[in-house]
Amino acid sequence: MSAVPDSARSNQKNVLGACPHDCPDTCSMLVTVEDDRVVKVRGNPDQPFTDGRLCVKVNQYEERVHHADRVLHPLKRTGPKGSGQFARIGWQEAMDTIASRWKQTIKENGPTAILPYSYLGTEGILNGLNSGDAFFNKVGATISERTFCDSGACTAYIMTVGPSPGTDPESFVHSRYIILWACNTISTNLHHWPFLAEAQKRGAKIVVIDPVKTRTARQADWHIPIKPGTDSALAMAMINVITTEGLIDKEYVERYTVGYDELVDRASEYTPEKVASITGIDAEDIRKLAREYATTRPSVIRIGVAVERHSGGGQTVRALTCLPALVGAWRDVGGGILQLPIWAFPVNWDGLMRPDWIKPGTRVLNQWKLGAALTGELELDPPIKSLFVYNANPMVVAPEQEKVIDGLLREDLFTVVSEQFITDTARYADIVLPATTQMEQHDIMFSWGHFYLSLNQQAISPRGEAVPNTELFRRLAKAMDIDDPQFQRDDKQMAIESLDWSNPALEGITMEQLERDGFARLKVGTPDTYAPHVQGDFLTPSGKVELKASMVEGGNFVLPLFRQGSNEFQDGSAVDPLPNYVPPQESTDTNKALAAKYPLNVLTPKNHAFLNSGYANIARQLGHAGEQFVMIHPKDARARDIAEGERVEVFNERGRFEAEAQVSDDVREGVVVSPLGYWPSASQGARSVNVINASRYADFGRAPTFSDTLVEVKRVER
Ligand SMILES: Nc1nc2c(c(=O)[nH]1)N[C@H]1C(S)=C(S)[C@@H](COP(=O)(O)OP(=O)(O)OC[C@H]3O[C@@H](n4cnc5c(=O)[nH]c(N)nc54)[C@H](O)[C@@H]3O)O[C@H]1N2
Ligand SMILES: Nc1nc2c(c(=O)[nH]1)N[C@H]1C(S)=C(S)[C@@H](COP(=O)(O)OP(=O)(O)OC[C@H]3O[C@@H](n4cnc5c(=O)[nH]c(N)nc54)[C@H](O)[C@@H]3O)O[C@H]1N2
Ligand code: SF4
Ligand SMILES: [Mo]
Repeated sequence: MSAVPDSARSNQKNVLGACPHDCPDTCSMLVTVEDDRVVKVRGNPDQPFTDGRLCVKVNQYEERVHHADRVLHPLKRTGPKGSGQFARIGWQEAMDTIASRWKQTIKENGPTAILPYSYLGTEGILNGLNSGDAFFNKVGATISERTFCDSGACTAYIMTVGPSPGTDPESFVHSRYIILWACNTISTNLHHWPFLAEAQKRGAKIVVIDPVKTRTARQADWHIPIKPGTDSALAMAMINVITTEGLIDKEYVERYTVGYDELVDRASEYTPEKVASITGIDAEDIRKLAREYATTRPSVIRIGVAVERHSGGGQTVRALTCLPALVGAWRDVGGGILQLPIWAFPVNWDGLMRPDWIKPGTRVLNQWKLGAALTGELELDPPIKSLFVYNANPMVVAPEQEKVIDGLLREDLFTVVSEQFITDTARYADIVLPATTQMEQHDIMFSWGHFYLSLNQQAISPRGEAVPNTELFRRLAKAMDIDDPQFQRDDKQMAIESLDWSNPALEGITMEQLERDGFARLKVGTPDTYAPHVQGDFLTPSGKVELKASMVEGGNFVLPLFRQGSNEFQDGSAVDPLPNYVPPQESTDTNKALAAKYPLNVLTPKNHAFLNSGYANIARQLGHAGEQFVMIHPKDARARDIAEGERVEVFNERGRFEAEAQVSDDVREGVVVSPLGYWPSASQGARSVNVINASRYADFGRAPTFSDTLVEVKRVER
């Protein structure tokens, strides 16, 4: 650490930034720059949610920015696919190569033979999820359906209460009963924790519902170790207790809900005794949870994204979103449910994505099916001949890793990857394009964890020849002879055009103010006053909480944010308009045949020190995370003669990965846990957790089913 204060060094300056990561906290950053190098990053003390702190992932972001392994120039493959052997080329050669291959592919197979693949490597509105959509729509490429994260929960939540921003995360200080449902706040939403801790200090009870005693569960007043994938049964039993014991807020229910009688009828099937055997939670505890929740005010539920990751994830969120209305929790500041405050941000998505450019009937492919699509298991006409990856690392985050590897090895597949590092996906590329980090680009950020809009100002020049995604698609448009004003705007102009400034949420907020402060709170009331549904005002077709949903008449749907091009896409498959329990496909209770071979339910949640697969290549965070482990209950370990620290393999019919056994009763018996993020290339056995996961969808919104997977664990014999 330098002993000289910042102000004393004339060649230092501070720039206001915002963390780019796919994390609900979207921290406001102070970036110290010296001689066009980032020397330090800090959390902005003025932004109330960030409150001057970052996290173990980002505290030394300068190490990521200036890392020796950064991709600084375009590269072309010189060795066999996957070998990671590349040679430097110029941007001109890279663009010419891509354009000539694509023009040939379009001539021979049509434009849908090109598959774009992106997720949230950066979350900025300009450079994030949708930054390539306009370009690929113009080309006519296959549309990527991106339902990796929260699509099922969003479908369920919007069916029930509409796109409501929900409870203000900062107003949790006023809550007296807080349920964190499948949410590991201290690892995945760290900056929310001080608000919960403050509430706890003021007397609130914090309940954590999670099969694992996580960092968060340890701080809770009550940890309920539920069996994975059974959450909707528990929620239905809570509804059963609340309605049969007269604990409802009758006036609120009468005025602001529809379908109450039908819900009561449905919930009558879920007695605490019956649900005890489904969930592994005592009937008396179920009653206690329901009674405490219903009779303590304000009460609030915070759902993690993980709540959707099993066959019945959608119906789970349906049941949970019904609860606050039944007990009148929406009446209070600090009461209700928190899903994604993202709905409060008036982003001009269509202006960014240009769905108007999609030709009717253009093929849609879910990213979930990448392995099956590339290997030909899915019979596609035309087949995928070219894959363009940006903001994503499917080799680590997509299921069916064996198929993804086989697909990427295809000699006839022309793969381009835009990246900051040679990830395990980039290793298989024919062309790698260098991408900037947040310090080298300009962007404007929404948040899915609070109500602050942030501006990230460029702090240093791009390293080497790296470009932001915005510039990448400008260059690609030029190479593909696309001449449209869409691709002639600079980033500052794009930032202005990315929001609907006439929306009341932006009242009084200007770009000048954002440049000065780095952030602005949306005009949605204060954390001490915000209670959006005191008088109903739900954004559903009926204007009420739809206990019985009307939006599913056309079947299951995916929101335009996850599948562009149609206003809510409905696939016609039947959806039960009342919440219910959809059993897991892979569990010891519901699939005895499979469980005879693979008796352990594996969870692959987020790593405390990584951001999805990000930072798993950086020494500091890797040191913090340690080796890939699998946590196993002492009884399960004993039955397999596995001791603490032993090398084991975790396997099922889809594949195997290796891990170090961590024997602990922090996990339920019958459940094992191996966090996501490790790269196969750096793993013993050259595979990582997604080798065992299936590409099966959950009930709503084509959500993933990571928590709905059976495996066996055994010692590796060497
Ligand atoms: N440190 C860190 N933070 C992150 C990320 C990261 O990779 N690392 N990723 C970001 C992203 S993209 C997201 S989507 C969020 C996710 O945020 P979370 O949803 O909080 O993250 P997870 O760790 O995947 O899951 C939370 C908890 O759900 C539990 N769980 C799994 N299955 C079930 C189940 O069936 N029922 C119940 N009740 N619990 C279950 C897991 O044991 C885990 O402790 O985190 C974001 N923040
Ligand atoms: N088993 C299991 N699988 C999961 C999950 C799980 O919990 N368990 N979680 C799922 C969820 S919720 C999510 S959100 C997905 C995450 O899926 P991804 O978003 O694909 O995950 P990341 O590992 O963050 O990969 C993003 C990549 O983008 C790169 N990148 C960063 N910034 C930029 C940029 O500006 N430009 C370009 N071109 N590239 C950039 C990063 O270096 C990184 O390699 O994973 C899903 N997969
Ligand atoms: S990863 Fe999340 S917690 Fe860490 S600095 Fe970024 S926004 Fe904040
Ligand atoms: Mo996510």
